[in-house]
Amino acid sequence: MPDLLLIGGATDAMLARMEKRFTIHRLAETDLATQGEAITHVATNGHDGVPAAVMDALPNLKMVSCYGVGYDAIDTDACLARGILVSHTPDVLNAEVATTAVMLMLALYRNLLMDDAYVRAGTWESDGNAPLSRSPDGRKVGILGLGRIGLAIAEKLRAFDADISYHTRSRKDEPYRYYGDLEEMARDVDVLICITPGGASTRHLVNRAVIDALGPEGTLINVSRGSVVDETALVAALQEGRLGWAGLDVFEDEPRVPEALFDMSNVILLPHVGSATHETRAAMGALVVDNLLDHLDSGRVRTPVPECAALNA
Ligand code: NAP
Ligand code: 8YV
Repeated sequence: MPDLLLIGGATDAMLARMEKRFTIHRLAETDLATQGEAITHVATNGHDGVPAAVMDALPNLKMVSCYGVGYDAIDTDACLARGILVSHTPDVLNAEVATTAVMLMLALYRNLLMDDAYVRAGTWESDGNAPLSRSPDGRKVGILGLGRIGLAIAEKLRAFDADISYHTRSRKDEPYRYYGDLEEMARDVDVLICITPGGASTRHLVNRAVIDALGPEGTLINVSRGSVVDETALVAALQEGRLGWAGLDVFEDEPRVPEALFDMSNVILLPHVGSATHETRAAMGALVVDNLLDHLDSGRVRTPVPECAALNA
């Protein structure tokens, strides 16, 4: 059986299918110096990727299957140069991540966490009704990145009568207002939702100028990658009252989160759980294995990353 290197975890369902077709080596238990040559496939995830030292130790690597749609932790240029196919898990998580973005927006507008704390602390009984919150209905929402997930967010926000705009590098054939300039869009909206890929090309797209344009009445939601937002500028803006609210699922140096955010009641912090439900993770895991098995059977994969489309033809 071919040899597969497993970086990070895998569910029992994934392991059961993979074990039928591969000899599995777990990274922490594998001496790559002696076993690296045999390995032809890697299963990894969007956080761990494939470290350069691991790539170098696998001279016969043919395919990398990533658990996650974001693959910024994988050096696709290095893979392409060696003819290594990379697959990821697009689409199966669109609805879940969109729900996470909408959930953060609703929770911030309706003071969900503060109201829950109000009841638990007994304040309702001692002080009476909680302060009023703000309605999330009919808000102007700007989506940074109108791809698979961005479109799912826009669709879900229809239920809240949102006025949707978006910023991407190229205009899309979609019924939403396009802004070629992110700062201009930030100035015009109540809520800015980030859902681009990570990596060098989107690093700190949301900088101090964009945050200031969103302003003290504005809400920033980030479900993309921590690198998309200048976190130092974000923390400073929240501390100085230049930004109103923030809902963050991702951070620049996960799992480390700036402690300055911990005491802020206008901020909701999630541990990168945008897609983390049993149902969606099962679908992602199944696609990771489908890609591996397809590659064994045909030399092609079901969902290549765009950079590898030609290699998969
Ligand atoms: P996608 O379909 O490839 O969409 C990406 C969108 O971003 C496109 O509309 C693209 O349009 C835009 N974009 C790319 N670079 C840009 C730039 N420099 N400036 C402005 N817009 C840019 O990707 P997806 O499937 O929606 O996933 C998006 C990302 O979400 C993933 O890569 C991942 O990082 C993140 N994600 C996070 C979680 C989580 O758990 N929080 C879960 C899943 C995914 P143009 O090419 O026209 O610019
Ligand atoms: C996962 C994600 O948390 O798909 C992505 O890009 O960020 C999430 O779905 C992650 O990739 C799992 O490793």
